[in-house]
Amino acid sequence: MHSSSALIDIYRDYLPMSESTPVITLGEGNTPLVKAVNLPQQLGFPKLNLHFKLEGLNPTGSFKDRGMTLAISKAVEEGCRGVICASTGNTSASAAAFATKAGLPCFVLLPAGHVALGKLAQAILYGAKLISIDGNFDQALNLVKDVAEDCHLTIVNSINNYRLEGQKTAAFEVIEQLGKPPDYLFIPVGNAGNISAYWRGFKLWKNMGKAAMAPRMCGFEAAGAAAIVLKRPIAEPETKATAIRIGNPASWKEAEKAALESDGWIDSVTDDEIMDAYKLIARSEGIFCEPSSAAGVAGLIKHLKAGAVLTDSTVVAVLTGNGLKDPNAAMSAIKIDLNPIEATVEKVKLAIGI
Ligand code: AN7
Repeated sequence: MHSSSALIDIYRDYLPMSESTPVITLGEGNTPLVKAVNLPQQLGFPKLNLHFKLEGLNPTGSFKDRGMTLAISKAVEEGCRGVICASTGNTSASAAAFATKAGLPCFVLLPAGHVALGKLAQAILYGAKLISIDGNFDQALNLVKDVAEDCHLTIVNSINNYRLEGQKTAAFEVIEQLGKPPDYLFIPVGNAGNISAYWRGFKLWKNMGKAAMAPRMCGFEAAGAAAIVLKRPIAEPETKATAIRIGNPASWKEAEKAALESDGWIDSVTDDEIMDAYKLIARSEGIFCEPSSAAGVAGLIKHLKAGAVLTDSTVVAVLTGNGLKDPNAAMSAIKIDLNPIEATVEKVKLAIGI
């Protein structure tokens, strides 16, 4: 039995926790791993053993909570006066929530016009100080690096190593839930922190003898923001998947290493491929993720279409964020007529049409 249900308490032995680290928790982690039942068939690979890690069920609706619980707990331990981050949205929501729980002020720099509505609403309601930047995420992160020291604020972007340390717990959970490591992990890549963190986790348990092997790490950038794939920073990244609209990933080198060491790869997927996967996940499995989260599944579909045979493999796709974060994406992905009809049995039967 664990003495606490807090993620960083459960995995305390594998994390940089000390006796005096406070545990700032919102009930993060322990997210479901759900087997796909309809999607493999629909893709033409009925025997594909595919599981989704539903990270959108974390308290603020994204995987960011795993790293944030540790980053904020350590910030409190170190006596920090406030935290700051740049964000495409989810980091800001998570930072704002955990900072509030810890009683710390939180400052977030957001790329104006490119943050999904739900994420913005969260950061506002949790009480963060929002600073909208006339620029993209990469510019916002550079500004954060420039001002944090002068203002004596702790950066809680994934350049803060505690973020990736906390996030690696997702790999432990996947192994525990499957009873073994998967053969492949498909995952979206933005700032490249999450793929790096999973690899830290899988590698650690393999090296400790707690797992027999480690999966191949397969990461996917949006084609309009594919710096790692194209081997150069993208000055003006563009994609509908706003969470991964990032042109100069902070964990670039570690992610490349993760792909190389695990015999995996990093590739890109187009916005059409991302939006198709986004719709397919909802309509075949009843899972509502945000567009960026579908990039890993889009990558899996691309790989299958290229002729890969994964029949004897166990595959996990990480769905990083909740679909409710971005209602506008859903509303523009599916065109329907929402004009009201007359409120009569006759008209409703006509509308049902069966
Ligand atoms: C849903 O919130 O970068 O490769 O500032 O929100 O670890 O960056 C979000 C990234 C994937 C990419 N899926 O993960 C931010 C931010 C969702 C995300 C990613 C993000 P990384």
